[in-house]
Amino acid sequence: MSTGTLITVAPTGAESSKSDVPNLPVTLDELVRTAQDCERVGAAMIHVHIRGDDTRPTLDLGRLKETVAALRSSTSLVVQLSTGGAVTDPEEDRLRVLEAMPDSASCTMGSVNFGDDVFMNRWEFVVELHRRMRERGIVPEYEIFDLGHLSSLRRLLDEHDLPAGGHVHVDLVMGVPGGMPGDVSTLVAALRLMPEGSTFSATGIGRTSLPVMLASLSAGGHLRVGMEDTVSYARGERVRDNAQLVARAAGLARIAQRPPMSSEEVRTLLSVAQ
Ligand code: KMH
Ligand code: ZN
Repeated sequence: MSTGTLITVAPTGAESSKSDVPNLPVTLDELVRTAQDCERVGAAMIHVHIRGDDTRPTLDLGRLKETVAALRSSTSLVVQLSTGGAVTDPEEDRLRVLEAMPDSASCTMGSVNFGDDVFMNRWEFVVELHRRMRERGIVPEYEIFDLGHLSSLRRLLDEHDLPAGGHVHVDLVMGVPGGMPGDVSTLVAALRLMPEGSTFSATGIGRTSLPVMLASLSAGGHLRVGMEDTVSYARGERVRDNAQLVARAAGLARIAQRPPMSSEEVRTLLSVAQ
């Protein structure tokens, strides 16, 4: 097994607005440039949310297809589309994302309070996402916002078989207000519930970014960073761009003697088609 670190960049998300965060990549050009910059400093996978001409989150299928094609032709990154979207997105639109045929897609394993909102993921919907990804050969990344989501993941795998490629990869999204905290003891608790043979990455929202990154590296996990998850680099200092966050993660991974993996290595690790 490789000892390297998978670094995923989540550059945009659905929560920050361009007016609040002017350096957020929202156009296709901005996204492609960000992806190239992040690949150069150590990212191997990109978790993508897109925006419309009005800079607001959209799940428009034509735009998603165009985005997948543009990222494939300009980078070697593993392209993961978000099926989480924004908290207001209907299930049909979230399922339709898979028709853009990314390498990978997120699959959130349950509902969670999400700040003042609720991020809804009914059991039947989760099963349908898993089923359609299997059918299309899209490799899921199971998003875990709370510890109970890991119990649901075990149930999903027991009742509905392994995902496309046969490997299970989990992403712990820690520190969402309403979800699990972003700290070491919670990460250790999550490890105990992880399906056998699975790999995991972790990201900490807001100020939990650094503690979660250090804990994940120490525990043998992989990393997700980006402006979807945090827009401050340090106390009182705004993030300059996504590459700044990826470069820091890559530096810490090297210090941990687990240097960034190439996208080719990550395709092998996650069983994504080369
Ligand atoms: N935007 C959040 C409501 C995902 O990408 O799959 C959900 C989210 C998870 O970001
Ligand atoms: Zn996301």
